[in-house]
Amino acid sequence: MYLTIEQHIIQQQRKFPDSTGDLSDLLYDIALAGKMISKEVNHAGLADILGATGSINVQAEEVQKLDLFANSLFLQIFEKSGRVCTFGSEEDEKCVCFEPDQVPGKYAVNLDPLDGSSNIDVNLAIGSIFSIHKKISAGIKGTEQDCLQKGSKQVAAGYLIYGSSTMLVYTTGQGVFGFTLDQGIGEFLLSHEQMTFPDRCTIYSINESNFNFWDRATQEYVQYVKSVDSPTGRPFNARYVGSLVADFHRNLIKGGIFLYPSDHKDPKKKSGKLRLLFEASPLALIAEQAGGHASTGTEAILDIQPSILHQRVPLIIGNKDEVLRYEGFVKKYRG
Ligand code: AHM
Ligand code: MG
Repeated sequence: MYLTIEQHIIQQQRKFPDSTGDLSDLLYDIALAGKMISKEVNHAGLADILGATGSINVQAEEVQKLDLFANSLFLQIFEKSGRVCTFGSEEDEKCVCFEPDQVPGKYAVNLDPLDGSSNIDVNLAIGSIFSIHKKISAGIKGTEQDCLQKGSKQVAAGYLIYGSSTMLVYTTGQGVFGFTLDQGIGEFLLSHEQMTFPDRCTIYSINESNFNFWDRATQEYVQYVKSVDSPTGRPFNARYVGSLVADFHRNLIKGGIFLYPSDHKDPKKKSGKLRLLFEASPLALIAEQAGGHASTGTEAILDIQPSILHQRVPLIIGNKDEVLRYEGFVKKYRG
């Protein structure tokens, strides 16, 4: 008999007798949003919610793109819950600070509501990524300061993946747990207990069309994993979906390294493409809890103090040995 996510979270919560249950309730809120997004994703082709906004559905309501739908769904759920003081989203320039009637929400949530947007219209796996911090600002209302915290201070993080099945993977610092949505009963059931990267790393995931725009360290590292000098004695397999959640999830299960380094192709990507608070930091916590590692090439992702909400970072994440090996290439070639 599988444990439901609720039963599992209650079991985890019992380990902390002083817990008020707010974090557990916030995780249920996220699971609920995940179920609703999953339903929407599964109907995407029929419901006319692909492509641009502006169209009107049969109920004469304005149809939203899936990523905007996901964003406003999370916003509404957090606003009503009273558990969240501040909500930072990849979709919004500024964070939303909720004004409570009496008691402030205890948690700040940073979130990429629907990551892998280029894959939405073509039926490939996409995901939602979330990161939870405790409120640190003084006063009843949350502030941006609550969102701008180091990854090492996260109290929970995780992602939803909408793929051949929908899964929720999360950590509260007690290991990584994966739940698969049983569509028939509408419940997330514990399917992957204490997830860890396999010892053997056999996959590399990177957008290789950027090869000529990478620094020497990245070029040499990628040549290395493609050679018989690699730790497997043969080239690693190349696998790249272009949805971070999907690439990360596959590598977590099969053993792999994902790289989105900085490059000089696009001035906006000088520090990499991916967002520290919405993508890198939450997945870094999952990776570390699963025995892996996440780095910019020179610094652990979890140690970075964010300075702005939409800060971008190079992200090298996956099997620890390989991420450290990449750092070694950086030291060698950058001096
Ligand atoms: P998005 O937040 O606009 O969806 O962009 C993030 C996505 C990641 O899921 C993925 O790893 C990356 O962009 C792929 O970028 P590229 O197309 O440059 O390889
Ligand atoms: Mg994204």
